[in-house]
Amino acid sequence: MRLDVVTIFPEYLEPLNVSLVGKARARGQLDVRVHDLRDWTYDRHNTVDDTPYGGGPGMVMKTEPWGAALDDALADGYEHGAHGPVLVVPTPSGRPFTQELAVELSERPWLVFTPARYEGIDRRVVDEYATRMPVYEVSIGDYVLAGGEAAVLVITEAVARLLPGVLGNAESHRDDSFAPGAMAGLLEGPVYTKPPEWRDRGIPEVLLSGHHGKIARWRRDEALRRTTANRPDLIERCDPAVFDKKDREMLSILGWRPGADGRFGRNPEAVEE
Ligand code: 6GU
Repeated sequence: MRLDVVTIFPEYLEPLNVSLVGKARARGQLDVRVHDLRDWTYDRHNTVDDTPYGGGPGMVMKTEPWGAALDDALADGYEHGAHGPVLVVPTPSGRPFTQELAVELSERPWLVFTPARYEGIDRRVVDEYATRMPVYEVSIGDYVLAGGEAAVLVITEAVARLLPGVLGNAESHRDDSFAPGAMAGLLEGPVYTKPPEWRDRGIPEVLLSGHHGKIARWRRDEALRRTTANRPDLIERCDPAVFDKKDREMLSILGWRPGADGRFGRNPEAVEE
């Protein structure tokens, strides 16, 4: 996979040299090119922003540097044999970044990121490249960052770990919270490793039992408990067909009741543990 990032803070992308993404680059599984947008400015002050038409606070990133930088990054990619680019525009006004979108992006051979500062990029830039390639405007959550660079790091890490051969074993994806499959739509519960006792704290006995059925059941109960505490919306949204008899017992203990449509809702009187 090829990744291009155009930014006015190339040093902000240094973490792409570290850990999983850094190793994937070293192995040649990821070809990451970070470009300094100011290399495509031609005035004395390397201006990348200007005041907004219509007035209002802040500054808007100008069309010309973005157009020139993206044209060159795209031409360079094609010259190096890349194909099928998609433009990923980080913005708090974008669609939510989800595991599903991470999977979709991981299936593309070439991602071009345009993290912006100030109040964003002149709309004509996105409109222009949308005529040549798919564009994903993406938000990483309901809060406002000072710029899109941190979002590029987030999206890149979520996508890179899905690439074939990047994570140690394919099994590692199976139980991911938000991965389709057995734990679909539930958060993962707690995990433990050696030593078996630490500061007077043991580990749940069932994990030492060697009884795989009981361990799977315990993990499922803990997932239901944690999801209830941290993301009750996920249980409300869940297709109730994914809950077996034992799940339903646990959900009942946690204060959930099936509604007329079969979906679960919470009794507000319910106790947490
Ligand atoms: Cl992608 N960019 C900025 N600036 N703020 C955000 C965001 C992106 N996602 C959530 N907040």
